[in-house]
Formats: sequence, C-alpha cells, structure tokens
Amino acid sequence: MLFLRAVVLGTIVVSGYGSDRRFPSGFKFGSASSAYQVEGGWNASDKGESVWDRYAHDHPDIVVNGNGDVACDSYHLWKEDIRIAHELGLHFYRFSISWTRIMPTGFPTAISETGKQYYSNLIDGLLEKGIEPVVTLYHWDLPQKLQDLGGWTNPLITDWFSDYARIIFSFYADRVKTWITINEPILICDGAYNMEFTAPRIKEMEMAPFLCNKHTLIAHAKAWRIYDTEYRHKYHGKVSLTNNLVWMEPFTPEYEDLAELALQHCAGRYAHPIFSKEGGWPPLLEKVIAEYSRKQGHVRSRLPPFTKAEKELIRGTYDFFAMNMYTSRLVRPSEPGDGPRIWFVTGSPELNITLVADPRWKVGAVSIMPAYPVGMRRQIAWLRREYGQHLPILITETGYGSLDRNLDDEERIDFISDHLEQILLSIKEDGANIIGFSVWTLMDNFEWMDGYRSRFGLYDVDFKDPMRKRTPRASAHFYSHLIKTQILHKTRVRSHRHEDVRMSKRSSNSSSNFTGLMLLLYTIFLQLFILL
Ligand code: PNW
Repeated sequence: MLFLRAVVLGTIVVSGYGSDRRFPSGFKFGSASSAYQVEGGWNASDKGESVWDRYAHDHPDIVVNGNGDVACDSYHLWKEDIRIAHELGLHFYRFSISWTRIMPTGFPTAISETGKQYYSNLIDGLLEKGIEPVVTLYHWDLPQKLQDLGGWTNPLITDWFSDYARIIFSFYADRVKTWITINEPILICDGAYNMEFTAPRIKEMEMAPFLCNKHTLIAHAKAWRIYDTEYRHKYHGKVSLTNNLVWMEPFTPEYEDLAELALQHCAGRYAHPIFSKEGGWPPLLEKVIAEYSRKQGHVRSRLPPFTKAEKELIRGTYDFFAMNMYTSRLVRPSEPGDGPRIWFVTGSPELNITLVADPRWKVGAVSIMPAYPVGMRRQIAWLRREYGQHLPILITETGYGSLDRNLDDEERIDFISDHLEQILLSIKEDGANIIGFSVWTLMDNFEWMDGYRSRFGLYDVDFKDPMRKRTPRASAHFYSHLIKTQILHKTRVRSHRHEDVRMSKRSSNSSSNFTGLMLLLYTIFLQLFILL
C-alpha cells in the first residue's frame, strides 16, 4: 500500500513538475563562440589581417588588457574545445569562421589550404562526438583590406561577402546544416560607427550606420540565395542571420508608441526587410527618418531606400529567426541634461529618445547589459506579432559577464535559468516555436573592447597558462545536467528575483502559478483518497 502510494505520488509530482519545466523533445541546447574571440593564431600560416587585428594592435591603450593574438588559443587547442563541448553534452556548438584565415586578401584570389583544413578538422571533430556544428560566416572580423575600401559602407561589399559565402558553403555545406550569415548587424553598423563598440570604431553617426545597415542586409540576402539555389537541394540545411535585440518598454504608459518606435529602430531596421510579409524598412520608422533628414537639409533620406528589386532580393531570406538578447530598456523622451546619447537608438537624433534601465535589474560585469528575463518572453511575443506566430526561433546567444574567476558562479546560473524559465513560458503558455537555446559562451574569451576583463564562460580560462587551461564552473555542471534531463530544475531560491511592480498588472507568471496550485490541490486530494 505504502509502495503504491509512493509510486502514485511520485508519478504525479514528477510528471506535473516535469511537464511544466520540461523542454519539448527535439529542443536543442548549445553554446557559442566567435573566431577572433577564441582562436588566436592571428598570423598563423598565411592568415591575413582583419579589422580586429589592426585595431587591437594599434590601440593597446584603448582595448582593455590585450588583444586576440592568442586568446584561448583555439587555433591550436581546438581538440580541447571539442572535449569540453562534449563534456557538457552540447547538442550544437556555434563558432564563426575567420574570413582572412580562409581568404587572406579578403578576395578569392588566394585560398589558404591550412585555414580550410583547420575548420574542416573542427567540424569533423564535433560531428564525431555527435555535436552539430552551427557556423557563423561573419562575426565582426572583416578583412582589413576591405575596410580600407570602405568596409560595410561600400555597396560592393555585398558581392565581396557573397563570394566569400559561396566558397565557405562549397567547403563545408556537406557537413554543416545550420548557418548564420552575419552576427548582429546592429553591432557591426551602429556598434562600430555610433557606439564605438566594435572595430573599426569610426565615429560617423549620420550616414554610416544606415548605409552599413542596408549593405549587411543585402549581403546576407545574397548569401542566403546562393545557399538556396546551389546547396539546399543537396544538403537541406538552414540559413539565417542573428539579430541582437534589446527589449524596449515604455517608461510610463504614455510612451507606448515611443517604445514601439525604439523597437522598430533596434530590431525592425534589421529584421523587417527580411522577416515581414511586405519587406522593406519598417514604414513608421522610414517616415520618421525621412522627415528628419529633410529637416536637416538632406535632399534624400539618410536611411537609403531599397529599389523594388533590392526589396524583393531581401524579403523572405530566412529559414528561422536567430535571436541574441542580453538586456532590456525603458523608453522615454530625452530631457535636457540626459547626457550623451551613444547607445543604439539613442544615437539617432530623429527619435530624441532616452533609454534607462530599471535600477532593480541585475547588472554583471558589463554595465550596458542589465538583465530583465521577462523582457525575453515579451521580445519573443513581439517578434511573433510582427513576423508570424509560427516563426521558428533559435536563441543563438544570451549570457552573463562577471569580473572574477569564481568557479561557483551562482549569478550566471541564475541568469541562465531565469531566462530559460521565460523561454519555457513562451513555449508552453504563449505557443512560441522556439527550437533551441545557446549560452554565450563556452569559455572565457576576448570580450572585444573589454579585453579579458569580463568573463562570460561556462568554463574558466587561465590566460596566464600557456595551455589556456579550461576549468568548468558551477554553471557548466548546471547546464550539462539540464541538457541531460531536459528539465529546468529550480536549483535555489534566488535572492535577486523580485516582482517588477511597474509590470505587475501584466504579470506573466499568473497562469503558471495557477497550474501549480491546481497540481498541489490535486496531490493533497489524491493522498487523502489513498490514505482513506
Ligand atoms: C554579443 N548589447 O555582442 C556578441 O555577439 C559577442 O561576440 C559578445 O562577446 C557578447 O555579445 C557579449 O558581449 C553584444 O549592448 C554586445 O546589448 C552588446 C550588446 C549585445 C550583444
């Protein structure tokens, strides 16, 4: 009797708990990195110079403690990377290819056999361990030579990029089934020319971000179409680009429209031309920028229009939506004394918007990334409203940066599990089609302008050790357990978790609380029944 009771109870609790916290079968967990941030070997063999090689060498005073010359030395230690990816049980590992490692001049005039072999070995090694390689063609390390020719502001780059893409597909498309063309165009464009976040850090906020915006979209579209016509029928893979999204909420309810404009500026400018049914720039934003440009005395809008052919070239060039998201903001109109406006939408004078973070949002090592996990669920809901309820979404990056080398990284575990909780709600309660999730990042690496100061890794890397020893943090154990069980276990009561009062009316947890309560009542009832 007692045994029966235990079994019945156990089943109820486990199935109830499990069904609520279990990821759908086929949901994939991964982790991500990028070439310049991990590889090192910056001039190994015949590799050419990238904008990041140039910038970090020329500005040791600005880039925090170092450059990517050696980084995690993945160029030599790639077997170690595969070993830890396997130890974690990753379903996929997302890494990027360094353009100049394969094409030293940036053009197809020369192909590096050593470079080609390097990625081939990495791909084969991952596949041998049952880990799917997810490959990003471009994660910010533009050949310096192309930068000298204007980089992403030169319209010819769309062809240079497609030449590169075609070559990479021809080498690896037989084994790589998931491709990301470009990582976070907003960071390449607004990030390099406005925020000074990425190389080449040329301050030209007026035209360059918008030119670059258009050219990254066309470059992506051309690469997608090359895959679609030349490789899809043979290999049946999937191609998209990753967008970095920052969820925007009105500071107070009257700023709802302003928050929507900010979302269109941040997400829509890079997504609407590809993912919306009608294509082209987000209409409202296009109008606002055109009007402001005229006011400034420009003859045409600073947001360069698409020709009809360009609009059609770009529209629909996706197989899924790849989303990176680290942070959120509250939106209000700028007021005198707000300070310099240098971050994403805030750099745009036509919007006159100031973004602030709720002081209760947890901030790690990177001050511009306060975490608001609920924002992730809301951002996903917005994407589905804009681009279709069935849109398949792959979360290609989120992660938590810390300053110390503490292996007991409770805060990173909280960050990851709080975001996964919102993803579960998106799937189970909202019906979102989320196909996978990837942690930034596998191991501590070169964090761009922040050098080796902030650490995002599931694995600690000892940068003083010539062998760049990788050591798992508590978050690595947490993540591998999650991957094994596919169930998000509540590991501990999290002290920093709080109800956001401002949002309490729209509380997203109410229905899951209700399910929990019903489950509890049901269990008590059943126990009483069995006892009697
Ligand atoms: C991403 N933001 O960049 C990049 O894809 C990674 O290479 C990088 O290491 C990682 O995030 C952590 O920084 C972002 O301000 C940079 O919202 C800034 C933001 C988001 C992503």
